Amino acid sequence: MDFTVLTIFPDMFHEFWDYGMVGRAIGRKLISASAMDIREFASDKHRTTDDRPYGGGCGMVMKPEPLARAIQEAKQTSPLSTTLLLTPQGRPFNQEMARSFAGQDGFILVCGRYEGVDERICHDLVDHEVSIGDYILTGGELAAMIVIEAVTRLVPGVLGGEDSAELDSFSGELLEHAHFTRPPVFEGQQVPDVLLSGNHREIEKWRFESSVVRTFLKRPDLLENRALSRREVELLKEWCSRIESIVQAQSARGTDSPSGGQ
Ligand code: 4FL
Repeated sequence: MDFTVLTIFPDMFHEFWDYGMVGRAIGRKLISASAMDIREFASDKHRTTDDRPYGGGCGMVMKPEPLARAIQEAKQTSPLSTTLLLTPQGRPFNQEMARSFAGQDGFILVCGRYEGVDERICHDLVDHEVSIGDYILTGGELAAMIVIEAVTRLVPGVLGGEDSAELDSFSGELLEHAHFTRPPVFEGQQVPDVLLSGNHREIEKWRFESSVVRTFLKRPDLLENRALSRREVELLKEWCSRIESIVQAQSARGTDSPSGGQ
């Protein structure tokens, strides 16, 4: 897997290539990565990469010629790579996209700056536009790092055995269960007994329930938009009837004051 980033701030990537999982993946030659300076492809003595927008308005637009030359050079070096433009107008990046990217040969990641990139670049030289979320950054560099990090950890061999097992079970459909580590009591809060029991079947059950309930509470959209497994439905029904019996017990008491009768 090869990543070539096109940016006017290549220095931003030096630390990124050197540290953590990405650094190790490069060191073990599981991926290769470089940042090319778009400015090097500008032809004037000021090495200009931006210009005023046609039609007027505030902000600057990334000039097409230096960027086109940079992309062409990157494509020559990595002919099998897919060219991505990081932009808030792109397709929303998610785990499924990361998984499909991880099976490809490589990526040329174009980082826009200023108000945007000349439209003719997007049309002719970019395969896909990708967004990391509905917010505006000052440039695509952080977005490129996020895509690179999410894809790299899915490249075979990058994560150790322990993590890759977890990877297999993570379908992207449920949030992770709650996690605890020592001490067993922290500021009066206990770790759930079952996690200290050593009973792996019970621990697995607890974790699955924790995942389902947390997903329901924090990200109900993840459950609303797909078919649920029988176990998931059972668990949600169980919680539903527990909530129902609490509500029924309340109405049997006849309380109707907004303060709960206090
Ligand atoms: C890129 C925002 C990808 C969200 C400004 C330039 C951006 C972005 N996802 N904002 N690029």
